[in-house]
Amino acid sequence: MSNISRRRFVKAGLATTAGVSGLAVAAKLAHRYGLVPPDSGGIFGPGETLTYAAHRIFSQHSLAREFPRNMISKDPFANSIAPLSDGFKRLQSGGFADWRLSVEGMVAQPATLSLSDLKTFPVRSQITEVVCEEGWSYIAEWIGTPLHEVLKSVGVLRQARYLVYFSIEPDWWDSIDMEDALHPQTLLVWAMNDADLPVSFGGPLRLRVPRQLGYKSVKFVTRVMVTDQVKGFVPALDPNSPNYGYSWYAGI
Ligand SMILES: Nc1nc2c(c(=O)[nH]1)N[C@H]1C(S)=C(S)[C@@H](COP(=O)(O)O)O[C@H]1N2
Ligand SMILES: [Mo]
Repeated sequence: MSNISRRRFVKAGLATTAGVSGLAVAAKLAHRYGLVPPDSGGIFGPGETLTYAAHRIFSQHSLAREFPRNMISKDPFANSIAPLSDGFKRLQSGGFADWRLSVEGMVAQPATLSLSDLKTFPVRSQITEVVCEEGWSYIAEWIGTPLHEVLKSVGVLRQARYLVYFSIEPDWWDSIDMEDALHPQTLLVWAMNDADLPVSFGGPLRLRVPRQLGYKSVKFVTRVMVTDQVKGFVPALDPNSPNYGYSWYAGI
């Protein structure tokens, strides 16, 4: 969205905020300006659309809060995960030397990267909070490769709009828009609090999306795919997904 259409959207939106039907009208405007999340169809649709559009207009480049080192949680909470497959355990017993991240879809040069390949990119470390929709949270230092560095190296095509990312765990995948995919704090994390990322926290590789709720930070990532449409890759709309019914856009 250009700055001009952004401004027009804001103006048009402000003009409607007074009305009772403001929410529906704002949702209509968001449609007109292409700021509609892919799960906008249900009864919460207008609200979902308004949240997403407002975040993208007013805080597109905002940073997730980063904390001082002394606020790192002493006892970070690892949410329970399904039992890991034999395939995973084999990779684990080899020290994850054979772990690969496939980078594919609408890119000029698809790539397959090992953890040591990933570590040749610039490294970013940040102290941010994981917030679960179930009400708990913790703060940790996350160290990894900014996703935008990897995407830059493979050359994202102009028509790209979304990134779909997959865990080695079946049914754990999710998608984000390119603004979050290219955001400086979106990291392919391989270390946490100065040690390799523990398996319980998604090691050897986890996509941290710190501007959104915990469920968007998928553990054990093996594949990222750039695409121009997310149809079929919206957990909110997929009964097989553990995040069925949760908002696609979970900005915090
Ligand atoms: N592959 C995978 N990723 C996952 C999950 C999972 O069960 N499997 N749980 C999600 C949920 S609901 C949350 S809140 C966070 C929990 O992160 P934590 O274990 O670091 O607390 O991971 C998310 N990523
Ligand atoms: Mo969660």
